[in-house]
Amino acid sequence: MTDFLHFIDGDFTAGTSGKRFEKRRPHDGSLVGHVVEGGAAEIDTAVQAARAAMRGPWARLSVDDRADLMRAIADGITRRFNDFVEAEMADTGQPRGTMEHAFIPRGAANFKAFADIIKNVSTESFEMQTPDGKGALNYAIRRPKGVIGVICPWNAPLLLMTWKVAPALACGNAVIVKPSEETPGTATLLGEVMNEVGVPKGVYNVVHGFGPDSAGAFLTEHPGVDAITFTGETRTGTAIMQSAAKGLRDVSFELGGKNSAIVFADADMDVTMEAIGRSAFLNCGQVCLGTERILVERPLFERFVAALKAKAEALKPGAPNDKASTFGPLISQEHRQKVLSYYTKAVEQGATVVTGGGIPDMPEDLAGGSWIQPTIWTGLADDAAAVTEEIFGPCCHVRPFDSEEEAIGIANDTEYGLSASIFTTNLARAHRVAAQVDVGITWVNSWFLRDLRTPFGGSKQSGIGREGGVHSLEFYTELRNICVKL
Ligand code: NAD
Ligand code: 6OD
Repeated sequence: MTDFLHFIDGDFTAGTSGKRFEKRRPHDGSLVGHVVEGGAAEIDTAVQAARAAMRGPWARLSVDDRADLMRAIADGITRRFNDFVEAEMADTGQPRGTMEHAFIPRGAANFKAFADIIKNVSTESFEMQTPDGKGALNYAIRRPKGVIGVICPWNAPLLLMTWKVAPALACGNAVIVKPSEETPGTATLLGEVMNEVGVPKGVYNVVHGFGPDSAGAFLTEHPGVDAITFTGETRTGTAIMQSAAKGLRDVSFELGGKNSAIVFADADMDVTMEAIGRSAFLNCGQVCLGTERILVERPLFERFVAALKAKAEALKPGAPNDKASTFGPLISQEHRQKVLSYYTKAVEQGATVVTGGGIPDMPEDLAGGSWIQPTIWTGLADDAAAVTEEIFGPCCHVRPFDSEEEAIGIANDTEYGLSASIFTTNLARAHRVAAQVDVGITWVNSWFLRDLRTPFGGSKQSGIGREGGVHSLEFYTELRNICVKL
């Protein structure tokens, strides 16, 4: 049994709230341990620790030394690789392979990438003329923003948390992380790594708890927090933005999506099915970039649906440590209720269920898990709930289209704008369509292929701002101009 404590000012602490809650394994419902719940007092202590760190040795580290420390953190994650894999498997129930090959290595990669980026991105300078003929020189320098509140979701906990913590620290800030209440493990473990590699006290803090009236809300409302970076639901982003308005704190939001894939009849079927099989079902469909709307050019429609059905039916649900398992559970019983409500609504609204649609039969030892069947629908109207609302489960609607313009129109007919993928062997068409889909990131003949130097974020209701490469530096630093009269 593991108990999850806050990590504040370099120490693990239960805090003073006296409150704690249970963390259960999604794959069988067994108890992982208890998580302490932070309130206003714990958040205030963490903010004071972070502010003190910003006045201490951390503030005087050179960029080179900070970059070295980022690499040491990455190495620390790699050294404790199996601990991170185990912690994330306990929290999310996803197969070991997903952790080992994708989510945990990316935690280390985030620190390595920003160690390089912080050393290699320059600032601007301008020479100007002055009436006395001597001129002036302008140049910009970057300074950390201060204390950053980092509010995280549960679907890829280490990847998404370090995607924000790594650039924030590389830029010289201090952070207070509020992990999702569903996934306390890896953020807590990272506290141990921070101490092992000598990150100064107060630079990395973790306070556990929920959102409203708990650690999340107290963190975003605290006047000692200089900026807030958040990944989660669009509705939560709206609440956080209201808190951030007090004191005019900057926000960076990565929010929900209702992402489409556009498959043209000339697409390479092997490439397409491999990518869409992952984008619809990886992580039990709980990936913000996942595909829930698939548009297929009519001549390919029947063949595509049959191939995706075969992909879905080949998935093997099982415990994270079972080598045969390729498909994990949803994060919680509560989330399963939400996803199942869409399964019911889709049928009520006229869907043809190609495969799935319910709860799979699982062996007795897994029966307490939040299992659900991967599900494919056809035949829904464009305004059906399962076609317009983010479900965040292993399900998708497949719809035929007849022209490029029609496909672009359908793909853009959503309040979201996070990602899209296009499958075609016609390069000119790929460029043309990609430029017209109103999203933050479009993949051509792939999905979730990430270069950490590129801009990442969403349009419309899918986010505010961009992170990645220089864009992260824009958010996590203040750019100051210095004008020198010569
Ligand atoms: P969520 O919004 O319910 O919770 C996210 C975090 O916010 C949690 O830590 C939660 O405790 C906290 N929170 C909730 N209410 C709060 C409040 N009022 N004030 C402060 N904090 C609060 O999201 P989730 O269910 O954990 O994650 C799934 C959602 O995240 C999906 O909508 C998914 O699309 C989105 N997501 C987006 C991206 C992206 O990059 N765009 C990535 C991953 C997940
Ligand atoms: O790859 C990333 O940087 C990123 N933010 C991925 C988001 C995945 C959403 O579930």
